[in-house]
Amino acid sequence: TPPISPLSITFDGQTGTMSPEGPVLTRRMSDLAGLFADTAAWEAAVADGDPVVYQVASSPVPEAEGELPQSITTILPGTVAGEFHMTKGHQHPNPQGEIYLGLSGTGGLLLFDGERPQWIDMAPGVIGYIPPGWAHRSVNTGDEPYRFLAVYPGNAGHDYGWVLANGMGHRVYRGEGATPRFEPFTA
Ligand code: M6P
Ligand code: ZN
Repeated sequence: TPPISPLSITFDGQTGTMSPEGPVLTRRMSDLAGLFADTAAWEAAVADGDPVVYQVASSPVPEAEGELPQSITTILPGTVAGEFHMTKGHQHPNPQGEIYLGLSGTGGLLLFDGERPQWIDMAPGVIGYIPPGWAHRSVNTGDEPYRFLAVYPGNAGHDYGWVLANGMGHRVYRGEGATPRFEPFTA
């Protein structure tokens, strides 16, 4: 991939769109196989319209070494038997850091290094830092879409198998009031 020219990107934190825009990825319930604890409830949701769980709008900056691609992820509100809507989560096969900036709604960043689960509350204006070696998943803990901007090294990669093999340390459920409830979980 040839290097991209300097560019200005306009984004709307209330709608999750970027201009100019690159690829947009849509993940439906069926794309999250094996991730929610209640398999029967997950199957029922897939059968009942297979709803969109999240979308990722990317800028045109390519995922190539030396580049810093950006994307805005919008996680729609909801649960599967009380377990909050979330991203698949991944580890960077090329261990490098990443930053998330909260744009709208409320959510959290679940991190796991294989031993220690960590949680960062995310809201507009909060930067969550993901150090190298920490798998990461985003969770919508509110009742409106949760949106965040991600900036990551273009050669970091996405290892989804790591999360299936190791879990994320915790599961995140709707709790009393605004506080999520965490349950320990390792695969
Ligand atoms: C953020 C970034 C992306 C990632 C996306 C969705 O936008 O971390 O690299 O792809 O979230 O997360 P996942 O890949 O785990 O589905
Ligand atoms: Zn990442």
